Amino acid sequence: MKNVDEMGLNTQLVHAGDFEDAFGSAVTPIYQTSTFSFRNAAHGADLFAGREKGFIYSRIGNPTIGALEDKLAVMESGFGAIACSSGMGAVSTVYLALLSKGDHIISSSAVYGPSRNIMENHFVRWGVESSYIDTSDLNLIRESIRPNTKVLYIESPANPTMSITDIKAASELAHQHGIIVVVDNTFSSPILQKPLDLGADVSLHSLTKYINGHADIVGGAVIAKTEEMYKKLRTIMVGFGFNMDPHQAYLVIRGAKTLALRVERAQQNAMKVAEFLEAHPKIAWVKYPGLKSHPQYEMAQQQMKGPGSMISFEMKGGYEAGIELMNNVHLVMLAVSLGGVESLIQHPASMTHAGVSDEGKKAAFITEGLVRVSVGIEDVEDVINDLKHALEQV
Ligand code: LCS
Repeated sequence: MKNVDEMGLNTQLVHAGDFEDAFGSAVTPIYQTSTFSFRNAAHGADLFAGREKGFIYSRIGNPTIGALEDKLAVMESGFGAIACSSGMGAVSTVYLALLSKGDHIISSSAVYGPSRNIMENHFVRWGVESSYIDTSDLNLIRESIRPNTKVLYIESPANPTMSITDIKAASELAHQHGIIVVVDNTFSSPILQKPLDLGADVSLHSLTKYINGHADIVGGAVIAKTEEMYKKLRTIMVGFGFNMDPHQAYLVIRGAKTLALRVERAQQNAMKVAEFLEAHPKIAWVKYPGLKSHPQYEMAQQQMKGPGSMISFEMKGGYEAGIELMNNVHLVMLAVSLGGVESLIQHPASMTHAGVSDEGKKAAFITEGLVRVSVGIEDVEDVINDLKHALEQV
């Protein structure tokens, strides 16, 4: 088996993590087993003591899941990856591993709703403090640092406002204060952005999105830059039982092989959809990192290899217009989630971010008429025609 660590990203997507089995299988098989037999008592003892490498129990590790983890670690230039049952399992692993009673986390105000909800509703019960700020403003990060700040949590581009944080500059600032930097890289995927190369300590994903890309599983992963960080995170995933299932891992491995092709095609489509939306009279503004009108257009050009395929825009008619638009799309599916081959549309104020307080929504720039589109790989004319028709009905 070739070492693909130094090869191109497309080669890594297809081959990284592969291992040879007794039958010469072309793809990593599904090792659908909960437990693994030991040759004898000494073998079992050696595995538990870490003197020998191997598998013990599938919550702790499994060959199919391990193959996915190895692929993700190579793709994001990390020491190791930890696959989780969901993106929220990955977020929870990070929070639980890095925050203790009395600690403080600074986070992007426009993070995925539940990433904020679990902090403000649950971690607060265990004495963890949190601040939600516009992390695209370095001065705001600097002003928010407290003596007990342990983690800077960045989502870039953020869900759903598409605001972009300078990961390199933010990491340098955080590291001057001994703060660990975590980036939720879900919206970019490793094709467009590698947070660990930009200075972050931990990168995480909802694999449900681009990396799997086919809307058929829910999954997550955390990628650590160092061995020490990897061990810290893995202990939490194993202990709390946030593990992935082998069948899930098999599907993500299959999806990941075409990640670069899908991202490339989807962002070509997204550019055309964004231009169409920006010219439409019923739309107040469009936020897409590929448009010059995006407030951090230059930053996106430097930090990301491409603008991706997530677009947010504001309906002039506010909340009602947002709802009407949702009720009139046909090809573009009215559904949450993102990053799949199919185009999806949703209205954050009534859907993904409905649980965030009015104040929180205001501070995070989640307006009443905000609409989020995840552009898929269909023929772009069909996607635009569907949106055009739906907008006519508003
Ligand atoms: N991080 C980001 C940026 C996300 O968008 C999501 C899910 C998660 C983490 C959590 O991942 P999950 O547990 O769902 O795999 N985002 C969703 C969204 O925008 N609509 O539906 C789910």
